[in-house]
Amino acid sequence: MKNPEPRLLTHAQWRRRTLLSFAAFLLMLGGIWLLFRWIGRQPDRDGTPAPLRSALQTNEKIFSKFYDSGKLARSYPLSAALRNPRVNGRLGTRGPVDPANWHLSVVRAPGDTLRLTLDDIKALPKKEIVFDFKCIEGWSQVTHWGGVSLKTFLEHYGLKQKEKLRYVGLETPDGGYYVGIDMPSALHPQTLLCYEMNGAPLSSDHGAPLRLIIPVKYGIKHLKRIGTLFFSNTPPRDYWAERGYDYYSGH
Ligand SMILES: Nc1nc2c(c(=O)[nH]1)N[C@H]1C(S)=C(S)[C@@H](COP(=O)(O)O)O[C@H]1N2
Ligand SMILES: [Mo]
Repeated sequence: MKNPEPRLLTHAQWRRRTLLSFAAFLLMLGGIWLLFRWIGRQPDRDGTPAPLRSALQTNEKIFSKFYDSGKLARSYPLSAALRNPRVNGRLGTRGPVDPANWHLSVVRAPGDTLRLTLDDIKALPKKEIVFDFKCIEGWSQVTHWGGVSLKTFLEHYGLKQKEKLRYVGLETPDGGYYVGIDMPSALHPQTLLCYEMNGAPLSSDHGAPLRLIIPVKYGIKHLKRIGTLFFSNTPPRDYWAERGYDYYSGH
């Protein structure tokens, strides 16, 4: 059989197709522009336009389904830990703090606060971890921490019933920085009330006398200089979530 003649576009056909695809491209650009303008004009919810906040909350629902408390953040050999890790964020940690006069307030119920010293916390079994600490700004660093696991701490202080609530809230003594943590992440075996970095007491910049280390979350949740710890069924206030960031901030 004879091969059919190859069909070539006429110049007019080619022009029409090019114009059509260019028009489609312009329409798409216009659509994207309209979508962003619409998002920008929606009322804010917690520092970000409502549609973006809903998207974050949908992500949270999906990711918390896949959250597995048995899954550990990758740990590294001690030799991989930085000697002088960078410091980021000093909200609520300005001004001196004297570890001898500091105490941790654990709110058990309204009007019933447990006051603990650093020695009380150091008396509990110490756990160490070397992991890749990730900040939401895009950097990460392998760092070495020591403290008591939050789960062990709750068990020791008879706070196991609190595990039924949905959140743990943490605040600096002056209330200048504050975070809310979902309970499954708070109870993760690598979540620490931490008082040591590289085997030495925490420096003030890194959160002395006691900070949170929670490897399943981004840096924003690792509150430095804890003053108060409490439990709640509703999401506790959260400094960066109020300013548009993801409340869950897991990775
Ligand atoms: N009190 C307090 N804790 C804080 C912050 C802060 O500004 N104030 N910044 C957070 C952020 S964004 C990061 S990345 C880590 C940085 O911890 P580092 O300074 O020990 O490296 O601390 C977190 N904890
Ligand atoms: Mo951060």
